[in-house]
Amino acid sequence: MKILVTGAAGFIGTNFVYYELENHPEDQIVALDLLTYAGNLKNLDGCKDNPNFKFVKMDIRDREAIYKLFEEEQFDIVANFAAESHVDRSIEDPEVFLRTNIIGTEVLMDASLKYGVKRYHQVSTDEVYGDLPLEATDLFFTESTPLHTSSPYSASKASGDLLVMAYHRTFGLNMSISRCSNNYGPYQFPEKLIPLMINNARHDKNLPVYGEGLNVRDWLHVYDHCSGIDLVMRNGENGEVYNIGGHNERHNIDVVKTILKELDKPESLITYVTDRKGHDLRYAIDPTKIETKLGWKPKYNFESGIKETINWYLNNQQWMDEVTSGDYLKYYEEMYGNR
Ligand code: NAD
Ligand code: TDX
Repeated sequence: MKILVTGAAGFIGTNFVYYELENHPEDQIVALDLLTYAGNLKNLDGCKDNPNFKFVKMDIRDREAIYKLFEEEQFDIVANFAAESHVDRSIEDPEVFLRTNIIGTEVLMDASLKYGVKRYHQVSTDEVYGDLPLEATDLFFTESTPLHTSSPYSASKASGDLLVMAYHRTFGLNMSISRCSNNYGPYQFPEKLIPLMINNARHDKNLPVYGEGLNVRDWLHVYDHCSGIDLVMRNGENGEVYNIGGHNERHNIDVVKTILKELDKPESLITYVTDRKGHDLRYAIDPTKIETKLGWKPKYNFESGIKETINWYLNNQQWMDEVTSGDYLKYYEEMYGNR
């Protein structure tokens, strides 16, 4: 089978390319990425000599280029990871989120229909469901929870999902959608909570916790997200949505304290800063459907997964130093300078 992975030089896309090459050595992977600030071609160095791997630099919004690629390659499966993915950036400048996460999705689906792709898979997020109350710990997102978004990012992802379902019903596109909770693991860009805090702690810089740090996220190791997507795109039913999550809810402040403890740094580095606008309170996934219908099971628990992840960043300091130079410094100053 030939599989197109878009957004392949980003955090989850990179991990997914490695997952596929290892677990399906019979398949060919075409890795596509525009290499925005979040994409890093060096992430894929480990597979660049694999004969079943090929990289293409391309914009998913570029209809002409995408059609030409689909005509040449005749993909069996398209897995769309490409997106603008950071909530804080979407609050500063929403438009690129709409262009990539909505129009880009449309272009990929048009190409999938035109060139006979057998399965289009959309990588989505639990943020499309909005948030849950902090205190109602018996409430979880299921696949039938109504879409109810808070940020321009989540609204753009929900719009993408709605379009995918519309293409299924109107044009008969063979599709699946997966909605996962917060991921952690290797290669995550340090604008996101966990790698940002690891990097700051390493440099004895303040750790900027939004509000009181009581918001809850449901953490899943990126490897387990990849195994879930792999199952859904290959075995999931046409037209269906599958939630992916491993029941690992943590208050942000507890995650930050865990990182400090692992790095043997003092809690005095924690600085409470102005809250995110529209900050979602709690995410929590009910993964019953993917577990019972597709037999998915996570391999990691948070305690060992976070330790392994912290060690990865410590062992890959050059990677971190490269992605935190240049534009990152400007971003950090703009986002946190006067917060
Ligand atoms: P990321 O920002 O690390 O990577 C996104 C990649 O997409 C980057 O490599 C970027 O260069 C590429 N890209 C952006 N615009 C593009 C365009 N127009 N054309 C081609 N490539 C483009 O994001 P991530 O965390 O790896 O997330 C991947 C997907 O998973 C996203 O769709 C995101 O919504 C979803 N998701 C993420 C999480 C999470 O916790 N990170 C959780 C659930 C779902
Ligand atoms: O500096 C920070 N301080 C802080 O307190 C950052 C960057 C975050 N936070 C808080 C905000 C959130 O409550 O930590 C929590 C996690 O923040 P992010 O890492 O920005 O993730 P989140 O907003 O939860 O969204 C993530 O999960 C769902 C991904 O970025 C999305 O792409 C995915 O869809």
